[in-house]
Amino acid sequence: MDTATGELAAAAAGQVATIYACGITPYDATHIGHAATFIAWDLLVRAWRDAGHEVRYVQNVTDVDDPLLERASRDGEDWRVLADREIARYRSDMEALRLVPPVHLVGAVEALPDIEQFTTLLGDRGALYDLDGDVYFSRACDDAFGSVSGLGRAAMEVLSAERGGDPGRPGKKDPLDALVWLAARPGEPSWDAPFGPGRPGWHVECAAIATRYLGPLFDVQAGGTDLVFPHHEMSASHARVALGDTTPVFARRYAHAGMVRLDGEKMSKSLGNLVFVSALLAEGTDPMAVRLAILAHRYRHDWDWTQPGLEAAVQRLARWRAAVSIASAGSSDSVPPGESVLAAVREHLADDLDAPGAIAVVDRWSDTVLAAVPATVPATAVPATAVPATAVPATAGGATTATGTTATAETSTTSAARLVRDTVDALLGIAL
Ligand code: 5CA
Ligand code: ZN
Repeated sequence: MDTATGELAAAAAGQVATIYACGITPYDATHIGHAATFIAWDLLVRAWRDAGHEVRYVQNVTDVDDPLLERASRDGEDWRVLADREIARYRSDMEALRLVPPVHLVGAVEALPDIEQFTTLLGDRGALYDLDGDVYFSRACDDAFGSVSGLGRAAMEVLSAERGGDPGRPGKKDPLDALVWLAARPGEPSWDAPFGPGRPGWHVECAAIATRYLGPLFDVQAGGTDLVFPHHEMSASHARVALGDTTPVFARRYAHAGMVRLDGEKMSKSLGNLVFVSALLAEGTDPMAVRLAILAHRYRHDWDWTQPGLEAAVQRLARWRAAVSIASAGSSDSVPPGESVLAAVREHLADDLDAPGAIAVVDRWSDTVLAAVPATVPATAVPATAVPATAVPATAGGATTATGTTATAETSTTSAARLVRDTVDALLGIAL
């Protein structure tokens, strides 16, 4: 779903599919909200690869920004040490959840030369002005400003104030103008630049990194819905002004993931109502159950993380694993073919990443396999909830008689099991 048009659209324009996903600000551990957003893009990357695209996936790490510096100073820690520790934890959390890593994971600090070059282009276009040493982008330079979010001015000002902007700062030409270079403050890190020593603003960071690694025009800009305005609006606007002449620039499509809540409130580092991926894994939760619990929700909707939701995913995972293992062993009298599962999962993912629909397909296959387990199969092979009592005894009637037939049946059930397992592995990222 493209946020800018509000319509479903083909995500990739050509054979090479390109995506820039806004990454973490590494001042605390990865929570379920982050994981859900990155899993949404992981599904897209997997679907693209499956469809034969060459995928270029770039993600940033906002490794210098106010919240990071504030947390480091609160804890008396070096900001770089804090950032590096949280980046390492993020990487290992994502690996445990089986996300395909981006080709480039780029920190703001390492991208400083690119950010400087990009900011210079904005200056060349006359889009920058100085305010007490800080440098602002004049949104009036961009006629298309507002085309990503479609919001009116009043809503923009409210969101800007809530999400890191400073619409009330005296002296700005327009309250919505965004900071692109913050002059050095005492006790804060700073870097030399033609605009004076300082550090980059947030939106210019993503505009510069995305266009440096993917070119001026790419397929998808991705992030949570909390980034639609001002972040994605501003990055796109910066890029139009810096790089645009007549051709379109920046993302062709904007994909936004809904917010994950805890007890009805957005899970956020600033509110502190967090469920950390690393904490769940340390408690012994199967990472595949965490992933499956997330996939049970449509990516673009807001939803609540709950314990019963996680428990349901644990049960579902056990049933899928049991069904695949029973089918592989030829121990069920009804193993539907894997091809139809693969086709239906592909179809659901092509429908704006409908993971819940894809999950239902695998549920139906597993239910059929488990419902047709003859009584001779040890009860321990099937999870307690797996076999409706009425379904067990009757099914053995169709058992094969000729040895040759049995062998054929075993081969086809084994290959169906393998295909279902591979489908779930490759397209949903769940290892069974
Ligand atoms: N570094 C910036 C992006 S350039 C940033 O927003 N970092 S973040 O750590 O706050 O968020 C990382 C990603 O997780 C963003 O795409 C954000 O939209 C998403 N996100 C944050 N909180 C939630 C939540 N509760 N539910 C879903 N996604 C979330
Ligand atoms: Zn970003």
